[in-house]
Amino acid sequence: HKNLSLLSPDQIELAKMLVEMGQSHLFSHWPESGVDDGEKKAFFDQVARLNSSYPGGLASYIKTARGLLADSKTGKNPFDGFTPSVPTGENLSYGDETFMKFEEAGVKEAQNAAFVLVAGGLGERLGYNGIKVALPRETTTGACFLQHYIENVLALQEASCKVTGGQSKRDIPFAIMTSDDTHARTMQLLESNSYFGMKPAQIKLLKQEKVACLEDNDARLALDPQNKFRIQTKPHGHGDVHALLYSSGVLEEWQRVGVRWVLFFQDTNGLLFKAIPASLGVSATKGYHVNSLSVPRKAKEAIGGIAKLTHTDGRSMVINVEYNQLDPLLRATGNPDGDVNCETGYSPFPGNINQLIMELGPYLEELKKTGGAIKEFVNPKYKDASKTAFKSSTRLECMMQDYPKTLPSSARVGFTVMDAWVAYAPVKNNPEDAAKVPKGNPYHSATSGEMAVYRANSLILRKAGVQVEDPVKQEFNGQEVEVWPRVVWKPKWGLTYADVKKKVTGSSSISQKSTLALKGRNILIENLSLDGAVVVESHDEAEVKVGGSVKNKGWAIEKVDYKDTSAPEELRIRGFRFQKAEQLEKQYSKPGKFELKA
Ligand code: UGB
Repeated sequence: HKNLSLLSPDQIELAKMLVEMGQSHLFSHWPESGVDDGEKKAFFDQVARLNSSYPGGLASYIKTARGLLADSKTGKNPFDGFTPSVPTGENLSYGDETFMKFEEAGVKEAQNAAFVLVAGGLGERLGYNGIKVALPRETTTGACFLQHYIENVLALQEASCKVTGGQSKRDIPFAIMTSDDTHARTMQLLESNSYFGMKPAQIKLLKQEKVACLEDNDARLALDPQNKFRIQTKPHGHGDVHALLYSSGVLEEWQRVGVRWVLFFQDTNGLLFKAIPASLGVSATKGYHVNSLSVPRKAKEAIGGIAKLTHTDGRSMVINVEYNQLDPLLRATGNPDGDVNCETGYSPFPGNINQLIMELGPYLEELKKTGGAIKEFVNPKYKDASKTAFKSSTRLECMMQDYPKTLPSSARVGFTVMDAWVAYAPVKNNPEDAAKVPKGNPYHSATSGEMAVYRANSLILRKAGVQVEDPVKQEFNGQEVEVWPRVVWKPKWGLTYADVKKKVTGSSSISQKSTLALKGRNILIENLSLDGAVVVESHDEAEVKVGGSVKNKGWAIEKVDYKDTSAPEELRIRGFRFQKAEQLEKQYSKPGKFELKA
């Protein structure tokens, strides 16, 4: 009361709400009016922000928190009454007839797509100091993840426009969810690189807000230890993307301009776009409201498992069960061994890679009901077994793949399984943790993420008829990986398998020590015998035939120890760099027909 005169009517309402919700400790320590008044106003600015950025406001946040904290204290199982079983989905095998049919359908449909990249996370497991989308996807060309994603969206846009005879010339919208941790650096990366060729208006950055921390089981909000006039906040998780897309009006705008599919993806998966056209084709052909892309998963691997959960009351849903929950859930429902590999060598539950495709109409209808609120969870670290006090403050969290949890059983929720070698190679683990990953399980490190790109491209070329030499095994930062020839191409060169096949003719071969970088749209590989390095860059209207026998010293791989602080961080975390001894490098900067014959 002593500070009421400071507050606007809106702020007084917020103060009343806080008192009613048992939060008077937030200002009980405030000095008399006249002292720290600026800080007090700033406190209410923060409360207003926390209130408006959460569906249902702070009161709803506190209420939900009390319920979830009570459940956590009593040890209530969130899957009570549910039995998991292996769901059926669409299994795709890269490059076969069915795959190519879906790929073609997907390219056609891409003109009706919008992309959403969730990039608000700092990637604590990786421990990299920059933002993850700025990391090179591979260091042969050095193109970063964001550049690679944008160039893929642009290539899809162009291909889709072409196959539909140019009927639709709509630019594919691209939204990026950022957070206070990543927003400014993402903006700067885009601006300093001319948006990697995309129109600035095509890109929309949506910043997620953090949520209030909770200090006890009564969901009393925690004051910031650094500033007693602020509430402590922490990230709420990638599930925020739904509420943000809805509350910003972006989804309605997309619907107005005819968008039909919204594709969500994560910050560091250098393979994903090889799987995008086909999985979009699956969504369009099967009419899935939600299609979740997944890969075969090793039992206990640290990615969620897609499961069908059937409740004793008859309800059922196909949903991701996080890796730490799947094993106990199986054990509690008649599978004493928990999550184990079956005869295929993989867990029968496919792995969630958080690549979701939603049909916009039903998605927006659902969000109109929920405001984008996603089923949350809380994960307090208790001081002791009495579960009365926390070691440090906690908060509610949510995950984007939990969206289907509020859908009725009748919703068409499906999933598509794709070979991991062509769909999933995230960069999540730091070298030390990656080296500890059980043998046979993927490292998910910067080392494996880059090597996976070379492996996938080499295997795709093999499929297309090129003789690609077998890889060698090498260890970097304590991780043994297959080293394939370093084959990379721009998305506009090989967006789909059909594109690659068209551009590779005759009889070509590539040795293991080779590097092949194709930075142009119409580069044709014809009877090339490569044992060394070739880098070709070409104008969009140029057609370059590359053939003959190329033999040079090429680019050798040199180890970089992750503890060697004299090397740049992005090289240290992958454990190698290229020594560019000798290469055949050509640029064709004018339209026309050219031949590069060694
Ligand atoms: N992210 C945000 O944008 N905001 C946030 O507040 C947090 C994250 P992580 P996680 O692919 O292997 C997910 O940290 O959450 C972005 C799935 O839940 O990389 O541990 C962040 O920038 C899991 O089922 O992953 O696990 C990044 O782009 C499994 O699929 C994305 O969200 C796992 O990913 C994911 O954040 C996986």
